[in-house]
Amino acid sequence: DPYANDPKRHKVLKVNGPKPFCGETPGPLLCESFLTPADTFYVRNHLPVPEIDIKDYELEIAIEDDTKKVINFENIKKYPKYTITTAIMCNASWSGARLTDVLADLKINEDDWKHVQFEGYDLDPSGVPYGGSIPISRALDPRADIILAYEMNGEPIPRDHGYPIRAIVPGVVGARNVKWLAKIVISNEESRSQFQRGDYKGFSPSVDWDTVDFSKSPAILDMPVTSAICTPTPGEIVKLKDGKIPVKGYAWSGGGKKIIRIDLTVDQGKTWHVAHQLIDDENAKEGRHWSWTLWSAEIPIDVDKNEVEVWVKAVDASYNVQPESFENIWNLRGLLCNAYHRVNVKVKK
Ligand code: MTE
Ligand code: MO
Repeated sequence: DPYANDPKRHKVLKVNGPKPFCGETPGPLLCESFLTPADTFYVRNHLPVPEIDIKDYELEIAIEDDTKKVINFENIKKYPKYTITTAIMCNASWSGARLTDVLADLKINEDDWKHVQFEGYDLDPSGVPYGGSIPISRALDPRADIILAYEMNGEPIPRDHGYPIRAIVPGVVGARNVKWLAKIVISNEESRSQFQRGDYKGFSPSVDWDTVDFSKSPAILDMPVTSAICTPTPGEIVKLKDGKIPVKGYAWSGGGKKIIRIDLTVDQGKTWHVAHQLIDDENAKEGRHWSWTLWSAEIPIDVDKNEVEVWVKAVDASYNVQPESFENIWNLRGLLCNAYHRVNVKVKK
């Protein structure tokens, strides 16, 4: 069993797939703390977790097929340490070396290259590593805050989350935040990985597995605006407080866009209520809002109602807003499906 040496996981994680491991953090835990603790942080692996001895760890940096340097863990720690808070499904602070610092001595001209590829130490049965890539303009932009992280919430990164080094590409789909980083390649081509070219792309709702052409859709980079209700949970019985129900959740948008407003309704959109409290990273600079926003609201409920459906939508700094229904955006991989989150709750007076 190639998964026999995977780490032990926290028992609260809702297991969507055991091998490779995919486990979700329960909703109510998400809004309990601004930084999600590492042991209950969402885990998404596509392959067995590699076993890496920090003494042997090496990161190779190449321009196309030409290896430019090989650095070890101590070399990476010598670069200035930089900390950012960013959401990759859950929210954590990550510390490490800036990608721009590590690449600086290569003197790369942005106009000569198109992509920066990342490869992991995790291998499929035929020996092909997990991989992904990002555009060169993003990789070389110091404001993109990309780091080669060695700490998560101030501690060494746990095995499941990329020990000892992972790429943190804030504002971008999780898939490009390559864990167990083995290699960085400056290239004119996107990563050849299946996860870059044959997965993590969006399609029109009627495209099916017979008609899909992965080569025609760009790889997902920045994520669309989204939000979710964490409490109450579906079907929960909620006691009214001064005629209102308390609702809490998170919201997030890709590309560093700040969440500016959260709208909620309990009457299918006839009347909307605005969340009064929004907590985000107060140190985030303009256009670099990588963390999620936790929000809370109290919604007035009609006296005759015993049951309501709460809907939430978030608005980001570009006034992007979530679409109303999943039907019109659904696609065969189920990705990017950022329609309103709806939760049915029972009301107790
Ligand atoms: N990196 C490697 N090497 N292998 C992987 O399977 N999964 C990716 C990404 N990086 C993956 C990877 C995906 S799809 C996601 S959503 C994030 O890691 C999940 O990061 P997490 O498990 O720390 O939450
Ligand atoms: Mo993912």
